[in-house]
Amino acid sequence: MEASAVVASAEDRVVEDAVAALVQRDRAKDHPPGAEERRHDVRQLFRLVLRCVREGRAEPIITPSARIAAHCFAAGVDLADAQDAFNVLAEALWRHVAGSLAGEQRVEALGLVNDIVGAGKDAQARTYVALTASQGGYRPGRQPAVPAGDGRSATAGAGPDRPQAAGVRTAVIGKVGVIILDDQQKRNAIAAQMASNVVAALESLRAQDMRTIVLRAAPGMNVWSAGHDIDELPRGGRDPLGYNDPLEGLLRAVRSFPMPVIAMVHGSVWGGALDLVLSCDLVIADETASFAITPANLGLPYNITGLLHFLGRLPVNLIKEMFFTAAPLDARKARECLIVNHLVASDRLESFTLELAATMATKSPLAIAVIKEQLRVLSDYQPIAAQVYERVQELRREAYDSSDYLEGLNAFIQKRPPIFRGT
Ligand code: KGJ
Repeated sequence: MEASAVVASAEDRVVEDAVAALVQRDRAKDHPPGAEERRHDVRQLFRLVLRCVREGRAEPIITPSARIAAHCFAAGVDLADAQDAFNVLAEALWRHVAGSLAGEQRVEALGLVNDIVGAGKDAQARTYVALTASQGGYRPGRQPAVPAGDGRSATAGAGPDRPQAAGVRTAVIGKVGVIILDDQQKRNAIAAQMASNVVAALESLRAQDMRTIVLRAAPGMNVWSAGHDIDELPRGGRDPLGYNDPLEGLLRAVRSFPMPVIAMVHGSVWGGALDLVLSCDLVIADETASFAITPANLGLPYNITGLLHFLGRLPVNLIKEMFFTAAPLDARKARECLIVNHLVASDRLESFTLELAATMATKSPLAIAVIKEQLRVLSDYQPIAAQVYERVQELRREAYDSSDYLEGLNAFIQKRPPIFRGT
């Protein structure tokens, strides 16, 4: 029997299972929706999933999921609650499909259901992040109360990568969520869209009850990330790395994300991408890894927060060498300077990182979240007198108002070495 026929024949049973689970969860709420309302919503969702199963692809669920998310967001519903209907429906479908199909057919059908539900939840998370950003900045939501129950065990192996917005994919391996930067054409340069897609991926994996995140480049890429998208750096006297810069928002999201984020580095890391790597909780690299911080190539004054990130991790003479030369530090030197926690052979990079991530995923998530936040708050504590801050900003303004900064940007775009005049 075909997967779509199996799913279609189960409509009433699956919908009732999912509604019962939602009504059970609703007991803890002050003003729960009625069972009829739940039934209506779940049935609509079921029909969407069925359409995707029939077409053998996840895309048809994306736009309606974004619409559902926008509606929930406007009603003040938390992302994790908004995703509940997806979660319980997926669980009910899993039970039914697993009991009705066998062998290859079962594996394929379950994979497809996973992809469809994953794509729907990713679209919801992206919508939440976009709407939150448009209303004054990203605010992480609360930890979801219930697991996503996608049915994978820690030993189940990697699930298929879920389709996500351009340049970013996610995968789930047990309780480890993997975020894959995949914009080969632009060498994973971090444009606003990519930054907000990574933030959305973090939120989506959190809503799926992941316990550890691995941030990596797509297999086969020899650039981990080319740093800030230089085409999107502002010109005309505006701070190029202000608080609302999308990359800055991403750094904050990673640093305050309430579970370990491990940077798995194969290939070269440039500019703001090094700030991203240093914002992760651990760095595992192979011998192809290299690390460069390159604002001096652009005439760009690095921001105060970023410099403090470096000062918190590296000796000041090394920071100066890296900033003043813009030269890449190779993997061995990066290991010596403790940028890298573990340097492993390329063929072991993935398995080593995933094993470490899986170990962390078995530990107390609450203790880890609390310790991570304590370390962040304590290491970020930098009392700076107002006049000191203003003086530093004034210095920076001189640089980003200069013709050298424009020359740096133009030289990059025109693919030529810059000619700096110091003015
Ligand atoms: N921003 C925008 N576009 C980029 C960037 C970037 N950071 N990096 C690469 N691209 C674009 C190139 O312009 C090419 O576009 C394409 O990606 C492939 O690059 O000509 P197009 O196809 O339209 P390319 O150079 O041909 O690739 P490779 O020869 O493989 O070299 C890869 C490199 C990563 C070594 C090279 O692309 C490079 O040096 N990129 C710039 C790296 C960098 O300095 N990034 C730091 C940016 N600055 C910061 O992040 C910050 C915050 N800062 O303070 O400086």
